Amino acid sequence: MAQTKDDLIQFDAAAEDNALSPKGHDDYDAKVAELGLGEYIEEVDERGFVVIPPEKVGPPEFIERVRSAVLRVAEERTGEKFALDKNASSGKYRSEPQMSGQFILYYLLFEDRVFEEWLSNETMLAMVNHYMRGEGQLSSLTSFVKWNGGGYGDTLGLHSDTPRPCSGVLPAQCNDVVNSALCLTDYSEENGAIAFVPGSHKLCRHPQRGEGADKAVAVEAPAGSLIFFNGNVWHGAVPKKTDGLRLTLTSYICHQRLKTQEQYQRHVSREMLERNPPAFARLLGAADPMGWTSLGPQFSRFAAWAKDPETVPDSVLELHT
Ligand SMILES: O=C(O)CCC(=O)C(=O)O
Ligand SMILES: [Fe+2]
Repeated sequence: MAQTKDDLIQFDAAAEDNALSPKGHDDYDAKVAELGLGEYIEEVDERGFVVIPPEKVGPPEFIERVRSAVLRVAEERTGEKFALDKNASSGKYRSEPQMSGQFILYYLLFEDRVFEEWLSNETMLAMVNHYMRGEGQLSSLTSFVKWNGGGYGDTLGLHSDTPRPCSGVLPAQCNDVVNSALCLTDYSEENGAIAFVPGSHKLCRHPQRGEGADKAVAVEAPAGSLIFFNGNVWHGAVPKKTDGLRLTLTSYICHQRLKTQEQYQRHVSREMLERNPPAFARLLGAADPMGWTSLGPQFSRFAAWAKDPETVPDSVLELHT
């Protein structure tokens, strides 16, 4: 009997799914309970965002290390001098968007060991994993640097972070992305804090230009807080009216089936993978088979990891030099 097309295209869809989703074995809800984060999850679900206080996030010395690293990178990229109580300039740094009073430092992970330490922060990871069930991937690790005058005008720059699908309808039952801002300076209305439209994540669509600005509330949060938010929630920032800097470390996470903003998947070194827990490799998409060349996806390389998520297999490590 002649072979049909169906005979030829035989592949094990379940095995492929597993290969694409090397999940952790953790009980993500137990982790949330153990760290006492339940109330923050409830608030994110209700309002779309929450401020997790510094004592739940990390010691002041750690925040100081992150802040110093961000300031060092800012100086290197702009060629300018930075001090917390002084306004700044983007100098020779040509990242987009070029705006007065602020810029974004992109692709921070490889700039300092403290950034990779941050990616193993228990509180941030527990929040991410609650929403992503171990299938989140680091999309970008950036810093918003703002000083007197920085802001987005009357619209407050309100937007949703979830990429817009053709239908325009954002997912209601799951998060395609979650985001968080680790505050490296105090956030207040005068200091140009991030602003949210409470409950707007439930609308499951992006705002029209300017829509919602009258309902936005600026967040009050001391340095060291983690502002965690749902990917659908409408947010922007109020203008910074005080002298000195407003700084964040922003960890933007997407579901692993989506495209990441920054390319970490293959750029992370083997050494960096080996000195961090397997969850770090998963978060960076170290086994992400997408973007393949002539040999195709090579899912088999990753199947081993699906069987034993606690060990990053050699077949994955050898993709990294
Ligand atoms: O702080 C800001 O200026 C806006 C931040 C933002 O939109 C984000 O982190 O996604
Ligand atoms: Fe955003």
